Amino acid sequence: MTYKNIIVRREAADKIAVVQLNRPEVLNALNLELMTELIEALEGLDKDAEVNCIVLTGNEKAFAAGADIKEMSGESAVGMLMRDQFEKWNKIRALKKPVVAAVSGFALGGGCELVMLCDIIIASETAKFGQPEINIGVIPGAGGTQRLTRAIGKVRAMELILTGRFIDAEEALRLGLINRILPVEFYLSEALKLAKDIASKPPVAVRLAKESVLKVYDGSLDDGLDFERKNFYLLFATDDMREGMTAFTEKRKPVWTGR
Ligand code: DAK
Repeated sequence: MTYKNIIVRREAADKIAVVQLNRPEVLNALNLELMTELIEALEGLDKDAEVNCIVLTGNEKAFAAGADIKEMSGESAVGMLMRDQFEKWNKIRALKKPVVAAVSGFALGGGCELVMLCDIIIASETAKFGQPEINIGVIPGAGGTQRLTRAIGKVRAMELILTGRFIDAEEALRLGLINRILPVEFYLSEALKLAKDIASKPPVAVRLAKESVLKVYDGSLDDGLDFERKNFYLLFATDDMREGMTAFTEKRKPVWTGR
C-alpha cells in the first residue's frame, strides 16, 4: 500500500514497522488526508501478525508542527463539530501493539499530542515540544490538556498550555515527558533498537502489559489494579508464560510462539 503523506516500511526479520510522516514542506502539519492515511496504516499494522511493534517518526526537522492551520483556519465551530476530525485519534489510542515515537525537531500542538499517544518516546537533541495553540486562539484539542498534565503534573502543564512556550529535549526529559535523548544521527536507530527488543518479547504479555499501563489513564487506581491483576492471571493461560518460566528454570533462551 502506498500513501501520499506517510511512508510505511517493514523490517520483517525483526517484526517491526516504521511509519514516517511525510509532508516535509509544511513541517509535517497534520491535515485530514494525512491523519486518515496514518490511522489506516496503524490499524493495518496493529492487525498484522507479522508486526509486533511500531515506530512512528517524522524527519530531522519536524516530527509534526501540529494540525494543519491553513486547513483549519476557515472552519466554523459547527464545521469542526460535524467534521470531528480528531475523533479519529481515539483509534490510535486503541492500538494494541506498542508504538515507539522517534522525535526530532518540532513536535507541537497536535504533533505533541500525537507523540503523547505513543507508548515510549525517544528524542533527538534538537527536539522541541509544545502546545502553542493558545497563540492561535485555541487550546489543545486532541488530548493535550489531559495527557500533558498526567505526564508532567498540573502546574507545569498549566504553564506550557497557557503560555505556548516550547521546551527543548533536555527540559522534556527532566519533566518526564520523554524516555531519552540521542544525537540526531542516532535517535531513529535507538528507537528501532528498542522496538526490536520489544518485538522479541512474548506478544500476548506485551499486549496485556500495554493495556494495563494505559489503564492508569482511563480509570481510578482501584480499577487499574484490578485490571492489571486479572491480566496477570490471564497470562497463565498462555504457552509463552509456560515457556518463559520453564526456560528460566532450565537456564536457556525462551522461544516465543505468540500463543
Ligand atoms: N500548519 C500548516 N502549515 C504549517 C504549520 C502548521 N501547523 N507549521 C508550519 N507550517 C508551514 C509554514 O506555513 C511554512 O509554509 P510556507 O510558508 O513555506 O508555505 C512551512 O511550514 C515552514 O514553516 P515556517 O516557515 O514557519 O518555519 P520556521 O522554522 O520559521 O518556524 C515553527 C517553525 C514550527 C515555529 C512555525 O512554523 C510554527 O509556529 N508553526 C505552527 C505551530 C503551531 O501553532 N502548532 C499548533 C497548531 S494547532 C482539535 C484537536 C487538535 C487540534 C485542533 C483541533 N479538535 C479536536 C477540534 C490541534 C491544533 C493544533 O495543532
